Amino acid sequence: MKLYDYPGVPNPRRLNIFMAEKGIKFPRIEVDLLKGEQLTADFRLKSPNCDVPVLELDDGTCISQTNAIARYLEARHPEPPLFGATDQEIGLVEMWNQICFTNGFQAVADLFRNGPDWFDGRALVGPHNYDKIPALVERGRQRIMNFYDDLNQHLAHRSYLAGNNFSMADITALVTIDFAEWAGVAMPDGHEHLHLWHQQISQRPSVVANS
Ligand SMILES: N[C@@H](CCC(=O)N[C@@H](CS)C(=O)NCC(=O)O)C(=O)O
Repeated sequence: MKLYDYPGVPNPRRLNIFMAEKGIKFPRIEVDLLKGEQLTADFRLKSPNCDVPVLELDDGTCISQTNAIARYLEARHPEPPLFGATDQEIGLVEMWNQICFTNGFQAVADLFRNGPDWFDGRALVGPHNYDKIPALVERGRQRIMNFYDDLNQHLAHRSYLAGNNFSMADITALVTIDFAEWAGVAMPDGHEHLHLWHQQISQRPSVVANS
């Protein structure tokens, strides 16, 4: 098997942390996003959404989309479970992973991709080109601040986002927060539960190895 990725960008980072938690390694092939290699005809055959990460199986089947790859790997390497161990945990991990991706990650992507500096004509990841909508920068910022408030409140009485164990939901939230900070919208002072959670999760060897 081989993994197509690009160092330092957030969705491959989510998968790399997930794989490090499970001790999984694959040979890597770098797809240079800055050169537009994700948009070539050859790469489209592997990744219909023109994005990374992509896992190519030994029979040539390609799985893209971080959660889809992670689900596949979880089925093959169940320990430690990162999508929940009980029925209830499985539901909660899915719930919080989706909330973090929708309310957090996509808000950062809106802010970052609709700003003045980059991504002219490429405001959305995918096979089609879309123009920027500058108003999404401010809306993205507001949504990120609300995301911080909501997580801080949720973490007031828990160590992890979903159930009693570290999960994919924590990975998505951590990567989202680091992405937001890199994009200029850091966690505000005073969100003590969120800061504590972030500090603890950031010390995990899987995160340190992918920072
Ligand atoms: N929904 C996809 C999103 C993947 C994604 O956005 N990947 C980015 C890197 S973080 C990418 O490949 N961008 C290509 C581009 O900007 O055209 C997933 O969960 O894996």
